[in-house]
Amino acid sequence: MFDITASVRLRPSPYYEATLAEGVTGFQPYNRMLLPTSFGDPEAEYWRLIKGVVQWDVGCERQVQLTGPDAGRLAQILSPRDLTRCRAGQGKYVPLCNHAGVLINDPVLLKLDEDRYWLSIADSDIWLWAQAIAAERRLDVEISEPDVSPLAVQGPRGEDVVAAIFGDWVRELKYFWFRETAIEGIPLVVARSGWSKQGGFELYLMDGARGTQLWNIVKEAGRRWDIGPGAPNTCEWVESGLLSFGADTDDATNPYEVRLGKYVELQVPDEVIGIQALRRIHAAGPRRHQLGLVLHGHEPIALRSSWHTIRKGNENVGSLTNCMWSYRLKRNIGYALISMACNPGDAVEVIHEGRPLAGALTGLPFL
Ligand code: THG
Repeated sequence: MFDITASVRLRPSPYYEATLAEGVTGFQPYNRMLLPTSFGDPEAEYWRLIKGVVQWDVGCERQVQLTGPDAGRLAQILSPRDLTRCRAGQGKYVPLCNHAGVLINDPVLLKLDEDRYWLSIADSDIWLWAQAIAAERRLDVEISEPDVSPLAVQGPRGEDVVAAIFGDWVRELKYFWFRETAIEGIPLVVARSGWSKQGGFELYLMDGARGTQLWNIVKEAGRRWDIGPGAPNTCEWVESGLLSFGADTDDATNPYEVRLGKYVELQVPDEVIGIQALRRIHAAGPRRHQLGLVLHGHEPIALRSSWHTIRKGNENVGSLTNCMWSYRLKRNIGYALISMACNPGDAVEVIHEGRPLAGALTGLPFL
């Protein structure tokens, strides 16, 4: 047995103490922080997300803040999605690519003001990247990691809980839009967003000393709807077709391969990083695409590790990048990052510990 403890290299979030008090049973590292993975009953957490409401410590979704006269220009240089029509108070899902058009993160961008943006990042070091790009391009912009830590309230009853705390105005928020506000003197941003397709909000806490207080405000308000603790739910996000950057992508994955082509706008200025490469990839057509894969059989199979080889006939055609038992479909489902020569309906085999498991390709999302 061994311990792994919170430290400067594996930072606790402001909700860490609250999650310990709730009986958290596992963590994962994410942006050098501890991301809770479960509170002991994954199936109950899943059904609560599908039918009710859950609260998640997603403080590891760090904000990279861009401030100053060139903040907007830098945001656009970093992302091949056209941001010209993005308004203050609006968020957008934006792929970030390197110069070769390889996906290096897929944050939610929040435009707080004309000269202030947050990139709410997935698990890679965008703070360093943004600093280097800003310096090399001689931009007048400051890049920082502010004291901002999201708490997600997800599920069909999430809106009722957040409205009970902040008022009915939250019901009018459109997807990814947000507003700065406060509750009991705690400064925060309320956004309609979150890493599930079950609806809900994220509360971006702007004072890390008050994590437990915010956690408990949500817990109290949610009691009427039987809120419970949870974590980004692998079964739900796989059913829903969300992308987990770094898990479902490798160091050569471009946005077109993983269904993010609709967020790439080829007419953005030439100074946008990766846009030349993305124009070439788009013209030539990507070599891989992301499909669903359903294994035959009606019992849960725990696949060990990830990125299992997929074979069609005698050929290796791609990889199964995740695989989960779906509580709603009652099948083992996952994502295939696979040759363009493969299509939904094709019969394939997944090689697991040297043995083939039979399955079939499908479209995404599953549900
Ligand atoms: N919330 C916040 N920060 C985050 C995440 C989040 N940072 C890390 C990670 N999640 C970023 N990745 C995603 C991936 C998908 C979505 C949001 C963040 C998402 N996608 C919807 C979809 O694909 O259907 C909607 C996209 C759209 O329609 O524009 O929501 O969750 N704060």
